[in-house]
Amino acid sequence: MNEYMSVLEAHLTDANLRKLLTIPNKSVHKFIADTIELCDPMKVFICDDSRMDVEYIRKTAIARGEETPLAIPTHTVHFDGLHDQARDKEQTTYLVPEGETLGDQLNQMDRKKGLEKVQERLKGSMENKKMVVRFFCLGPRDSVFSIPVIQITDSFYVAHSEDLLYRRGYDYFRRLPEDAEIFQMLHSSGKLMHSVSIDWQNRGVAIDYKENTVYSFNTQYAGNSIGLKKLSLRLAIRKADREGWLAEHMFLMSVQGPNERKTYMTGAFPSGCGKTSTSMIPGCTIVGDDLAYIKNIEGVATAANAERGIFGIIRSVSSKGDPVIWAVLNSHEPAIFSNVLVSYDGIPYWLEDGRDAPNRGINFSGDWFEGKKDANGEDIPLAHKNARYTIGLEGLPNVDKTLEDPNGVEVGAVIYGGRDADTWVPVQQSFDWAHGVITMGASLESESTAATLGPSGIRKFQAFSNMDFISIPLGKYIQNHLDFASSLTEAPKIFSVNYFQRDENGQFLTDKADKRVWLQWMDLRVHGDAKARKTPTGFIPLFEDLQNLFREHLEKEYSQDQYEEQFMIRVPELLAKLDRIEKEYRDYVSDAPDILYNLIDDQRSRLIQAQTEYGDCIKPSVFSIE
Ligand code: OXD
Ligand code: MN
Repeated sequence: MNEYMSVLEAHLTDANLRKLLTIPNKSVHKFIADTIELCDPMKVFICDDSRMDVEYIRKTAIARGEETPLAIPTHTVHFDGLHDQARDKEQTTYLVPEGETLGDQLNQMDRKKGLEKVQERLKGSMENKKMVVRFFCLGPRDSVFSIPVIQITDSFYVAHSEDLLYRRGYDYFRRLPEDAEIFQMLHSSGKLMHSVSIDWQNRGVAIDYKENTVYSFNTQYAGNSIGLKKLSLRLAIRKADREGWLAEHMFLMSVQGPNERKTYMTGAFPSGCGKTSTSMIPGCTIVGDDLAYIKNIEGVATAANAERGIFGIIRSVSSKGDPVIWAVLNSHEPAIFSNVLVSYDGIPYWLEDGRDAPNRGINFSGDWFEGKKDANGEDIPLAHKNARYTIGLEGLPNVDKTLEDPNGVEVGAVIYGGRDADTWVPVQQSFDWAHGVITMGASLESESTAATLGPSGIRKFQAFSNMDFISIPLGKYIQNHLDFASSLTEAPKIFSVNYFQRDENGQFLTDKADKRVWLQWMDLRVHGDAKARKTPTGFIPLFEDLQNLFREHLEKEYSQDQYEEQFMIRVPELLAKLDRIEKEYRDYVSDAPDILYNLIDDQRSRLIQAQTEYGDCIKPSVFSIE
């Protein structure tokens, strides 16, 4: 008998031990035994994914007050209190073994010291609590995309959310070979009051990539606590680096083109910048809204969704702007709402939902009434800006039928987009793969949003929309992207989009629904069915093509004036952006590849030449058609 078996026998009931021991993997037993010794739970529950066990988790989340039922019986609400409402980037740290560095941009500390801190924070953290152990699979099961993940948590809300968001993996774990690579997630909410983590000043996420283990403590906000989401993404990026594929903060969706053809597209937008709403555009089908794995399979860029659900921002979801999401949230599909306002009759409301909200109810501050102030005298809004919904994908009318396809789907286009008031046009195509990787992916900037702590609306460098999760030096990550295409028979086309362009009065230049047209244009370009104008920064659509697409897909008249304003090349702003990006790389990214500087220089020269010929603001119609 190995040494951890005695710990397991002492702490697990016979029934739970039996469930665990049908999984033969010793590293699984060790992780559970070590956690028991560290966190000292009162009881341990092993979930075998049976209906009974899964239902037990949901019911216990309710019984413990971590969730409260809503008027629709398959819906619940969860609250995270006043101080635990977003990803805490400052307190998310990589534990780096001696002699290694991840570069100047990433938050890191010495592994040994970090592990000591983790032990301190987690010691005894599950006293008087039940510890839940769950098994999942990232990516479709039994596929080249599959990554087994074990989650230990003392939060039934976390265990329940993961049930909606991830593929169950108990049976999959039973089949794993002894040497399988497994991601290990350990979460504790710490001390609770009214089911909310109160020791948030000591919260943190520590990524021990050497052992494929992530620790999360004194927090319950899903972005910090759900091991399979961003915590696993950080490990997946390292695994992808070792194995030659890409783990990305991207949606995966299908756009239907002429003659019912389907073009799969992945899109990287920073949190809160339209990723979910793009993947839910009417007329298109969704494979995933947040995490895509992209592999070279026999020369074809092939992708799968790591997840099977959505943890979406609910602010501004309305029946008019997001009819598909709206219908799902009003149906009987299981859902967990978080940090919304709940009326006394159990109806959830959120900011900008297009309804008249009640003037009192329950929200993340407890009992709420209009005019309620926080400790600083600021108004507490009826719902948090980062309020969310958690749903599974399989119940959606627009789910793509390849969601569980172990073979994944062929990627036709890769899209990069940020919250950008004044530089990029609504849509453009890069000249080639390297131009797209460098001047779009690696040059992405975006205004910060409520998905992370700190002020919103500040323009930040957000390379590949993945800066919060990149776990290898940035130059290496860029080089991996450049190399990825070299052994593909045909690389996907790369596009950038910008839904957040504004005029000088701060008004948005495009409508929320217009993104459908940008995607339909990309479909045409992927298949060589549309010409384009060649600007210094990329290929842009012809007015006539957009006019037709607006008519066909949105029944809207698109005018030449709109086109000229939206697709105007704003040279001074674009040059300033190139300078900012170059400075960022020169100052902070010592391993940036030379090609990055070369392509930035080329783009600058093209812009300056166009400026000399046509001035600062250049009408799209001057550029030649190709
Ligand atoms: C998310 C995020 O929740 O990126 O997906 O913050
Ligand atoms: Mn995300």
